[in-house]
Amino acid sequence: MDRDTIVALGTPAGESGIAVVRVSGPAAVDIVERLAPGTRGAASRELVLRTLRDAGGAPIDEALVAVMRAPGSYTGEDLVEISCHGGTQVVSDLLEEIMARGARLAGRGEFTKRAFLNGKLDLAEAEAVADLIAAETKLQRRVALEQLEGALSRRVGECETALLEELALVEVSIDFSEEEIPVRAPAGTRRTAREVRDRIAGLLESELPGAKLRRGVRVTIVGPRNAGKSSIYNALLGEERAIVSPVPGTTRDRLCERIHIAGFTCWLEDTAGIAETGCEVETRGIALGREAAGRADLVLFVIDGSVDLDACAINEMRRHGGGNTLLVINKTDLGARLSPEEYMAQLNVNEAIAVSALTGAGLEDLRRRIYARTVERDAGAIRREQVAVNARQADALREADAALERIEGLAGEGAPAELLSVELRTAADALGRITGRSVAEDLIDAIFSRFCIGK
Ligand SMILES: Nc1nc2c(ncn2[C@@H]2O[C@H](COP(=O)(O)OP(=O)(O)OP(=O)(O)O)[C@@H](O)[C@H]2O)c(=O)[nH]1
Ligand SMILES: [Mg+2]
Repeated sequence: MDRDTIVALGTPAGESGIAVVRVSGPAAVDIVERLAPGTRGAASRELVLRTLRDAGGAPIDEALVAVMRAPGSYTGEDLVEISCHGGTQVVSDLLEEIMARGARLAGRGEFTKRAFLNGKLDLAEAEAVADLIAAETKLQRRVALEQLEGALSRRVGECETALLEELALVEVSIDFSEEEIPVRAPAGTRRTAREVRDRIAGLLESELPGAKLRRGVRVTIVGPRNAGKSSIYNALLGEERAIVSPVPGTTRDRLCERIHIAGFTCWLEDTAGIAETGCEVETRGIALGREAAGRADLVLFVIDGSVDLDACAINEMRRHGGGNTLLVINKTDLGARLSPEEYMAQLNVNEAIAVSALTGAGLEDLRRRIYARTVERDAGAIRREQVAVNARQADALREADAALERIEGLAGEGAPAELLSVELRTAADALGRITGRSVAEDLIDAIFSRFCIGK
């Protein structure tokens, strides 16, 4: 265990009403006492108002200081939080004075890493701290908070306990196989494996929804020039972000803005209109649009329903393929050349919607369909499972599941208890990597390196 005392600014850098500087480690209380005499005597968690002074005794700031003594602190070590005025010079002078007295600047996530190493929270809970800080919708916040409060750890822990209990029974069978005591029947081990696999399957159902919840979904608007793509983009954003004009080829660059759909982040992109043009800038814009569409979870292919489709539009639609495309027939206030069904047949897509960006007709329905095509199922899975496992956790779950699958096969063939015990241990250890019971140091470092400094 690292015995250094660490310091970091816990609030964002820059001007603010208050900034919080945290100091954690064995020398935290002594260091702050020298800066702000009289803090040592304060009760744990009591807030005291002190003048902070530099080595020469000159005042740096007045601040509220809270001492939280080990082990009753976030990190499990002596931890001091100084709420000073949020000026950049105040903070840098304060950090300098604290470091001059023996603390070093904390690395990313080092406070939470110490909390984990001191048993204040397990690894799944620590990862939820990072998710909670990154949360920008209520759903992201809620899921992160539930995991921070142990929703995932509890479920994984129950599986782990079931496997360790089974392991104990199997090992007794190995040790006492020559004697007249009842041994664990392989069928029992098989039943346990089956039950735990069912629970793991439930957790794994939240993997893709969890990934979407963390990274967001991408919806890209493409289509022929002048079809009203930017008008629809602005309408979905609720602001005039893209320039709209009757001049074909108005949008030349790729625009990207963030909206929220049912608690998921949605990256909405507007792109340059498709046309055969000799213009190098436009050609580059079209290529960027195609690239964006290639990465999108949903492509909105917008056409002007009031004019005939040209060959260029038809070719472009074929290029995208119908799979993740929603055809948006715009300008229906001017009348439409074909019915949605006729367009769907002609362009080989399986869903179309008629709208008018000008009057707003159909836009609510468009929003609903974007929701249905991107996150509805994921929102349902997260509601059902109440957790959202991340990629690391899902890998561990899959490894445990593979071992349990082997047990099901082995136990059916009446395999030796020794083999069952090896696989049970493999599965339990894989689950232990989620909570951090069995985890290598480099993995711990990798996880906490994704945190921000000061947490
Ligand atoms: N009547 C009518 N006009 C519309 C509608 N939507 C857009 N327009 C008009 O169509 C023209 C082109 O709109 P934009 O949104 O700039 O079209 P775009 O597809 O982004 O065009 P490019 O960026 O050039 O590819 C503008 O004059 C809009 O006012 C609509 O639903 N009905
Ligand atoms: Mg445009």
